[in-house]
Amino acid sequence: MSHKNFIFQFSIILLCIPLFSFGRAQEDIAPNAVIPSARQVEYQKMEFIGFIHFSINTFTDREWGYGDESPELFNPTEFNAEQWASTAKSIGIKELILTVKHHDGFCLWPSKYTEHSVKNSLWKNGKGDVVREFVDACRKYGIKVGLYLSPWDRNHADYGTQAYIDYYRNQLKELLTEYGEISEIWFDGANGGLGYYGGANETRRIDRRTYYDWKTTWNMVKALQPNVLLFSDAGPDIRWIGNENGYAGETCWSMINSENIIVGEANTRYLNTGDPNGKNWVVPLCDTSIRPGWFYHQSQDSLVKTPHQLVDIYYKSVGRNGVLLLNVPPDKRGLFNDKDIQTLREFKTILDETFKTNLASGKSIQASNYRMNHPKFAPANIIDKDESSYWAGDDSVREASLEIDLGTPVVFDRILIQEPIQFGQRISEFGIEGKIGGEWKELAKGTTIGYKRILRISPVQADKIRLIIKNATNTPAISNFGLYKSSDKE
Ligand code: FUL
Repeated sequence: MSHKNFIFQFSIILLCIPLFSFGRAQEDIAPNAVIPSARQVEYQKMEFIGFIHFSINTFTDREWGYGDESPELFNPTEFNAEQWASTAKSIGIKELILTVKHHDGFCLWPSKYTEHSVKNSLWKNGKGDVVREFVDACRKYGIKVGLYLSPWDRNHADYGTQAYIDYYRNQLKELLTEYGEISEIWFDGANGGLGYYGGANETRRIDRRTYYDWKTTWNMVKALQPNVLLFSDAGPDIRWIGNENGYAGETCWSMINSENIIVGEANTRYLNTGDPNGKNWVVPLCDTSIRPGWFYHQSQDSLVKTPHQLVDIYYKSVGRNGVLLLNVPPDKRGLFNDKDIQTLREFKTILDETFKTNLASGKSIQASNYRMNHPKFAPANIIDKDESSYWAGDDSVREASLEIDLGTPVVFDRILIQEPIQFGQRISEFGIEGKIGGEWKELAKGTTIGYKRILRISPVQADKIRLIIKNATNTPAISNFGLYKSSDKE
């Protein structure tokens, strides 16, 4: 190449750089290899959903029915699914999951595949359908519908054989074709053991790895309703958090390797913390009950969790990148009990008051770096009112700091951070520092953030605050940052 030619070509390249940079800067950050589906993001954003354990056990005062209970025992005196849905709506619950069949095999809808259902109960002379009324009430109040169809069935004579799997799949088909849109199916992991089994009264063990052939069932379900999300120990869309206390790990990745997980035999620690190298995005779901049991027992009326206990669970679930699934069991009337409603209302009031005002909102903010110095990635995006805007570092960045000048000393005790998870989960270590009386002090530190991380600290008064990202598996990004003063008095 001649000298002149070289200079000419070099000048063209130089001229193109700003154009190229400008064009690239408009683009979002490159997503991780593992990202959530749009439905999973939508699910995560619900944050708080409700569980309803209601069945024959409500009337026999048990947690696990044996399978030989007479259907006649099911007889709620004031059943009203609208009370469930309206209560749920008033406390911010976006989806309700109902136990349409628990381990005892009794069906809350008149399934054409069994006599062990509401059609042989005294309730509404056998003409009632709890699932229908539940679905209608949810639709009326704009609440999504989830169904829990227990894979273990202590009533069914064929449990343990292929005929039962066919029965189970037929029931799923019935539920997914006759009740409109179903948002979630809950496949729990309790499996096999002593039961009635059509009168055999014996112990039946199944091979958890092979018996249910889950992949075939899940494919069938998705073919019937492509938008439904499936929960189990292994996902594929939503995973169990590994305990029934509603606690996600302090480190909680949304990814796991679900391929090798056996439903009912999972490593609960692994499910609790997730896996930064996991190949599957599986939303962590934290289930727990407002009472010691999952079903209603009058003897537990004095043991309903306090609003403060529920708030604590909220921080350990939603505040650690999980979705909270809180069980509220209707009593023998078929209604939520007043005690439960009262504690739920107070729980909601505490959260509403705590998160009413973001004390960092609209303050002046600077970052050690932001992607291509483009306003689309500017630090102010994390304290604006736009949920979709975000700050991101340059592609090569793995450590960064974002500093907010609060103007005057501000008292707060809750710190909220969010990553834009549509690009994947990236941050693996961070710290929070506050400038108190002219000195920077560490206020909190953590590992993962994910969709939402909320840190609780003792109240401090600071005039500056900084979020220090110490490590990330990809270019870090933050969509939202908040400082709050809690209204939780305990
Ligand atoms: C478990 C069941 O054995 C409990 O009874 C309850 O339904 C809980 C949510 O799931 O696997």
